[in-house]
Amino acid sequence: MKRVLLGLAAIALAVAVPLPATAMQSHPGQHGGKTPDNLRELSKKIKVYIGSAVDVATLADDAGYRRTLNREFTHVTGENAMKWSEVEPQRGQFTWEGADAVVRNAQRNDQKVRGHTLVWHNQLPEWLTAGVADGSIGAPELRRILRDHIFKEVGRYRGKIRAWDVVNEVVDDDGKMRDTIWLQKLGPGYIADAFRWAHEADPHAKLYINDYNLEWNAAKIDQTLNIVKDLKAKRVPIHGIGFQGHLGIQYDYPGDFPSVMKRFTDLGLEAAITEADVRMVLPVTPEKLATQADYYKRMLQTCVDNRRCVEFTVWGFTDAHSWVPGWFDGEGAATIMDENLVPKPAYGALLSVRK
Ligand code: 9MR
Repeated sequence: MKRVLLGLAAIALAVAVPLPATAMQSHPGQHGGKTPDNLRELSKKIKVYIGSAVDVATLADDAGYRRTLNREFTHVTGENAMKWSEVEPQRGQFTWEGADAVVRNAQRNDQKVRGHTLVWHNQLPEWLTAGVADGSIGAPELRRILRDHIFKEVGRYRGKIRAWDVVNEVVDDDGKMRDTIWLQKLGPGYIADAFRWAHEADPHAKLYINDYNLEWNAAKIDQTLNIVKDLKAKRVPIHGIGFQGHLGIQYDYPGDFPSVMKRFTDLGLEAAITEADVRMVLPVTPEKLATQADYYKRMLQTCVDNRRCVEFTVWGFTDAHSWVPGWFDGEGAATIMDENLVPKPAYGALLSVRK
């Protein structure tokens, strides 16, 4: 009797005094257990790596950033540190310091690493693009240069990188093979070559094809599926599909994303969401933050619900370090914490995701 009365009182209280969202989420028993204290705990619970892009300069200089990164995340990606222009700015002169720092910090903090990225059309060193443009680097030499690059970089981190973005953004928004120096000079076979070389250099790394707008762009999805099928038919070692996950709340949420992911994982690939962020037109309002939280949550839930999706990585975890304001006029606030590392609603929404 007493228990019944107490129960009724508790219900009455719950109706009369709505608890703050955080208190409700930590109520034991809801969603089958206590809400995790942080993303690292969540990662263990849902068995999906939760990663972030890392800015190496900030990693070195900012203790708060470093502490948060290492407390919250079980996976990291160098935001720029492993790109070709960063690791070989002058031909034959290698600058691995940034990439090494990301890997070293990850190893010390029990984080896996995504290598990003081996073959892309952006952030190529000037010596390479200029040499191709003026004809001093011809096709056979370009192919050798690409091969060497892949062997050097993948070889250097052999055994230390869980997954490599071998090719990045190789399909354009119309679903055609992107018109890059690689396609122009080497033909479409450069993709298979890149995967084979990367596999030879590190046979245990998972090798990915990675792209943006792949959550919803039908032409891009179809073409990317064709590439994967073709590679698999040729027994090329490709293991994963990376959905970058750059969304904006001014666009509808891509509701087909779960079925799109399934079309790829049905081919036997593992999947990852590799660069998630959700931008908004400024100024920030509570309504916009709530929508952003919902988008983040749905992305992570899509990964959790697909048993082949193993990693959810955000493209930076604080609005103090995000590519968005520099690229989209009047937009920003795309990450899960504000400039002072205070969690936004999106952070709490991620913590509430369950298997
Ligand atoms: O976040 C990266 C930014 O700091 C660089 O200036 C930019 C240069 O191209 O690349 C950004 O990262 C991109 C990633 O490497 C590939 N997918 C799109 C990302 C956002 O542009």
